Amino acid sequence: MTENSIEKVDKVVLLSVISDSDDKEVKEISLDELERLAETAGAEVFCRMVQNKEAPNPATYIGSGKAKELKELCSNNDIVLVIADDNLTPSQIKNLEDELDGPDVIDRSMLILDIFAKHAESAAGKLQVELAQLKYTVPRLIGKGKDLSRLGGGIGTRGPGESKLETDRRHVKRRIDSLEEKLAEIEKNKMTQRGSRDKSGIFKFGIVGYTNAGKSTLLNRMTSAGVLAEDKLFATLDTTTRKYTMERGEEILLTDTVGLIRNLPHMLVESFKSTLDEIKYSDALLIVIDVSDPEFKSQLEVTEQLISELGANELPKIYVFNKCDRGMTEKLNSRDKMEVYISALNGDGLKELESYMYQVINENKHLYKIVLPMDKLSFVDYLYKNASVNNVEYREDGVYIEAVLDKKTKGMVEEFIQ
Ligand SMILES: Nc1nc2c(ncn2[C@@H]2O[C@H](COP(=O)(O)OP(=O)(O)OP(=O)(O)O)[C@@H](O)[C@H]2O)c(=O)[nH]1
Ligand SMILES: [Mg+2]
Repeated sequence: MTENSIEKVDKVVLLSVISDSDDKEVKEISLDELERLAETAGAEVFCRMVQNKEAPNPATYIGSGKAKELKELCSNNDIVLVIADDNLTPSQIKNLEDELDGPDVIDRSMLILDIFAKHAESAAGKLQVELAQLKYTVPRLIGKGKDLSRLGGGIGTRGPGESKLETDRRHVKRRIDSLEEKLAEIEKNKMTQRGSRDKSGIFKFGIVGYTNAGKSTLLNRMTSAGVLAEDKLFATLDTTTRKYTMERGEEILLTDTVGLIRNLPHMLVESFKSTLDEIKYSDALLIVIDVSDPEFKSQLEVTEQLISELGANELPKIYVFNKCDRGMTEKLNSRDKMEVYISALNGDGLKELESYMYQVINENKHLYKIVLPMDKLSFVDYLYKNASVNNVEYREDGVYIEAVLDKKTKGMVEEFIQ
């Protein structure tokens, strides 16, 4: 390896204000997470600086004494970037940068978007990241009065793909409109696809959960989907749907989704709506939890909160406690929930998971009355094979059948259901 091939790593300082109304512990967890996010983005965390303060300073986030301290720390240690754990206003960023006189300042959301920009692969994913950046990051960069075309490449300024972040507000506005149009078009196509998939009636499980919980690993383990699974935050940004044939021969769909995290900026949720909506359009959810993470309970809370905000709370849920091979600390045992303890890595517990999945699918079966016209008699045989038929009467105007149908079978005979 030549010296030139070693990538320059940005040395960064993490910054957090703990105000009187904050839960100290939650802030600590959030900072730990910020450190992982920074590392995922390719930075080296030099240290953390925390200020206890009544409330964040509306102009500069930290107080002026602390800012002087930070300025010295940065200049003595070649720090190029300061990352605030809270989301900052454009003027807070600009003012703090003025105080520090050197290092750039970004916030948690800009960092997350930076990682998203790096990881987005599909056309839709890239459009969604660009849209979120134009709405969130760009106003914060413009606030600094810098020429964006000369930025780029560094953490917090990375744009998706080839597209350039534009400085001109009118250009930004136009680009936002055009991206929204393109995304609406993609969404329309998706709706059509969903429509035909619904007709096929194949039961669909959405795999959801906190980032790095093991969602992609689970999909890969079950279907050999070959989705990238990495010990990184936000390895997955695009949804992947694969068919899976269960042990008893039943076909279902499994969809891997983008990971969730606390304090997801609203803008980002909005821009990623079409991806996140996949969760809502599932028939049931597999909520994957990394039980080896000491913070798994709070991660589960955040996940459930977001599921609720995405309008998917009513769906049947199976709680999949993953990474049990690392040794479990405790079981939740909350009875009313379907819980299963697995290792997506070595396959432990997958049989049990599958039996829960059967249970969910079966709970979705209902009794229907069907009237088949005489020229559709072939469906009688189909129903005997694919449903549990309770009663059949051949009458003059057709065959009257009562049968318990799952979603797929129901889809096949939809037009004859009374
Ligand atoms: N020990 C252990 N590691 C696992 C298990 N499942 C996943 N991992 C590891 O956890 C890391 C994250 O796994 P992913 O499958 O990428 O997680 P994800 O939920 O898809 O993450 P994002 O796409 O980033 O939201 C990888 O390094 C996996 O190898 C498991 O059951 N046991
Ligand atoms: Mg993933």
